[in-house]
Amino acid sequence: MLVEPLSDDQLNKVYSPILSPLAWDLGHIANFEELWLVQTISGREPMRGELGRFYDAIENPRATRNELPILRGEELRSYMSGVRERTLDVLDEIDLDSDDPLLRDGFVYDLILAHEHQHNETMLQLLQMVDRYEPLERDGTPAAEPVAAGPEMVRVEGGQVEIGAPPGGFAYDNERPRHTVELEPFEIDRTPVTNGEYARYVEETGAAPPLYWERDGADAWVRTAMGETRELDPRHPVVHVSYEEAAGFAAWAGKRLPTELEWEAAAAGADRERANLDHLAFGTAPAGAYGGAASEAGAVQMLGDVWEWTSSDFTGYPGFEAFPYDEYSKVFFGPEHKVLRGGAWATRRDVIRPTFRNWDLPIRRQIFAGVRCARDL
Ligand code: AVJ
Ligand code: FE
Repeated sequence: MLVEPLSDDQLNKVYSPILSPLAWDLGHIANFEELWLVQTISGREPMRGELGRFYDAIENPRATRNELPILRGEELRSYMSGVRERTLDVLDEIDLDSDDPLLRDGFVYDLILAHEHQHNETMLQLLQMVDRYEPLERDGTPAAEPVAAGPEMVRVEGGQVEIGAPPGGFAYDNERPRHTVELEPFEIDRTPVTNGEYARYVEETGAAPPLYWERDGADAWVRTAMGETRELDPRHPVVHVSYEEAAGFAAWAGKRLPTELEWEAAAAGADRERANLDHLAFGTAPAGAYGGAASEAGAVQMLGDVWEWTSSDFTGYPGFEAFPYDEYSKVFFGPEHKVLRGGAWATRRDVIRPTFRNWDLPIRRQIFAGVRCARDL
């Protein structure tokens, strides 16, 4: 659905050195499905020999992916449908009650769905750069959600807090094992930081504006994405800021970013069914929307709208074990990546949960990341 409006030229075009051409994402999605749901679990041979080398995300940095002999046009489409056919054939033979942790409760199927859906979001990052992109379908309801008033910040009790995903059911390896941490009580913003607040910070400090903001006269801003210039609604969450910028805003506001553990404690009880997710809004809901789906602590929009930068480095929880492969989480652990939480309007609904951990380099702004600040009590 996302790529339907695009020409083959647009699918093959390099829009940014930090993003793959969409044709690479499409082939990679199918190749990853073939690797796990066909080759690994049924022992069948790959459809196209060595093709997998070119779709290995670790071997091939994004900047060079267009130079690879990847599939394009009709060949790409027929590979994608060929893989799906074989996946369904294998599914008929598989025992999901097996003792194999890969198959038990359909783990590897959830993994491949999550992977495809996460790449939808990567593709949406690139679609922001496509001139006059017109989606097949839009959903206007998130932008029209009513906004509830409330305090600027809400209190989170802290104490002994359970962090991470319980055993059983699908979660990524980096969400496990579930463990208890001790948190001091703290306050967290009830809503994400808005465009209006961020504009004030930019005016007062001379900080760089977020990605896709452009000046419109002396003191107004517009947003330019998908080749269109649109009014920037001051009541909506700010999006496309880096970690450095988010932390800079928080310091200016006399606050700080939450740690990822604080964020998870503040998000307990948030409902992903009532959140701006699944990308069809093609933008945010106003800050303060979805008041009925607040977390137990009273914070709204913890899930959906914008990813929220945390001050935490991406590391393994105590007792972490890579599963089912090192290259999802483990090779990214370390101080160079910061954790983001909560998902954005562009995140598929089934991908997100309060324990889900995203990460990126602190300078990145093409992701749908915003800010929510915290403060010691
Ligand atoms: C979790 C978004 C950082 O895009 O690098 C996709 C997701 N991993 N294919 C990424 C992912 C493998 C990952 N992030
Ligand atoms: Fe991938």
